[in-house]
Amino acid sequence: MTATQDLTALYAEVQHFHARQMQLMDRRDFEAFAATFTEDGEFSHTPGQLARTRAGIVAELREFHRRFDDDPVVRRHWFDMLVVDPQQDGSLRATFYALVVDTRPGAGSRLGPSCLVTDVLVRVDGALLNRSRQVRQDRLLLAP
Ligand code: SDN
Repeated sequence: MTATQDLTALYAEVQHFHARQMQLMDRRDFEAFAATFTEDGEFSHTPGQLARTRAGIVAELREFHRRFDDDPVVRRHWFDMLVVDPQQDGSLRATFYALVVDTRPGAGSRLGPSCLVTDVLVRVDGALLNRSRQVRQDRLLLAP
């Protein structure tokens, strides 16, 4: 394989990894979502919040989604503009845009936060896992 074919295959692998991972999140299977992180993985989806370890990620997501207990909503996370940069240590740095779309019964869809996301991905037993994910919300990028 040429270097370009290698990078193309890697790019598709990261996209497929993200697609599987976020379908788990959007159907609120938080255990399976957390299992896409390393055991000691770190996940920040909101400023000032950081969950560590798979168990910590599950607990954080359960707590976060309590706000929807009396507010039925389908949430979908859409990713695009993915850039994959292999690092010297063998990890991958993936940066991309994310848009959250919320749909409530009988209503149109509304845009949630627009975000810039940085993932550090590692390969464990042949499969990609997040070692970390940091989500930065655009509304705060220009905040003084
Ligand atoms: O996993 C993500 C997320 C994410 O989990 C988010 C959550 O709430 C739970 C990947 C890429 C982007 C995101 C964005 C969010 C938004 C965040 C806060 C909110 O919806 O108010």
